[in-house]
Amino acid sequence: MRATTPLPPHVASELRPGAPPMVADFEREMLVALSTRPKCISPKYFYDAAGSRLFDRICDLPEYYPTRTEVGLLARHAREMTALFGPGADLVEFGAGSVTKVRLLLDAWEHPGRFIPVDISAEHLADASAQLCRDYPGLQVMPLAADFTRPLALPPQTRRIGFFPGSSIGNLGPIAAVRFLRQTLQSVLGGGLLIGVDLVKQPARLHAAYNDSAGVTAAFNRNLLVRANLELGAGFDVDAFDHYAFYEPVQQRVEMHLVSRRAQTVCVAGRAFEFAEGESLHTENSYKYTIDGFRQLARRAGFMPGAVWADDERLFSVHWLAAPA
Ligand code: AVJ
Repeated sequence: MRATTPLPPHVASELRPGAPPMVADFEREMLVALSTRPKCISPKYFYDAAGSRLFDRICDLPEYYPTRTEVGLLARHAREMTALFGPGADLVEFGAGSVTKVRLLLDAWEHPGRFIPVDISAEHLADASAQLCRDYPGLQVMPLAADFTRPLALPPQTRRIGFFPGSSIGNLGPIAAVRFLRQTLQSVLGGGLLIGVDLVKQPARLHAAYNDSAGVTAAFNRNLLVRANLELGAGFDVDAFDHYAFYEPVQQRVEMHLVSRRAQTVCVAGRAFEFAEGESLHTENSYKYTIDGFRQLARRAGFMPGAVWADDERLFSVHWLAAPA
């Protein structure tokens, strides 16, 4: 997805002064998205409270295999994984969401250190962290509401372990993925990163995972427009956009789009933007990897790929990336 593009002046001047930072970011990036061709916006804007709840529902869908496959791997191999953490290290989770998967690690980790869940959805993170504190009274939990693709202000610590499940690395293109891993390497030096990576597989299986029969993924995708109407007063006719997701085998990624069924005008920060009939807003890429392909990417970022755990069907993988001091 596009890095934050500097704003054309006629857009910069339109920004609503005093808007909360997250809304200001959303407004700025939506204005850029609507001002360029093809129109595309970061998938991070899926995750308002409603979007986070919709994603939780996606994780339980029969077609969406990544979550249950990864949870199976974490449950089966948590002892081996946490043995690599060592005692008393801080555990930083990127994109922690509902903070469910980490419980499998906490239950197996002999001497856990502090837990720092990071997520862009502040409200969702606060609720999930409070519940974790109740369930793990001896654990020090320090939630951080932030965009994990940007450098994080982490509490000082000699040994940190990163935890990045769910194949959220897949939202970043290859170059941005290496950049993110390089940035993360700096914050886990002397420790390492435990990361979930969705694997290349039959296109039909991928297609089904992003086009579930219950329509939850479509609602999750459209929720970005609902959010733009709520927070930016955009006036999207949400029902006049089709959810369109497909696997693109050359770049080995699933793409999600919202395609306008008719010509329509939306208005953000007082400016009108046209959508032609059939024009799309590209909302997400989800890159898939082979195990060797991902290890090469991790090496390029400076990590030392170690143990890998994958299910028998090789649908999903979890990698330990050591970060020598
Ligand atoms: C959270 C980014 C890993 O790409 O599979 C699920 C998000 N998008 N269904 C993914 C998502 C559509 C998910 N990640």
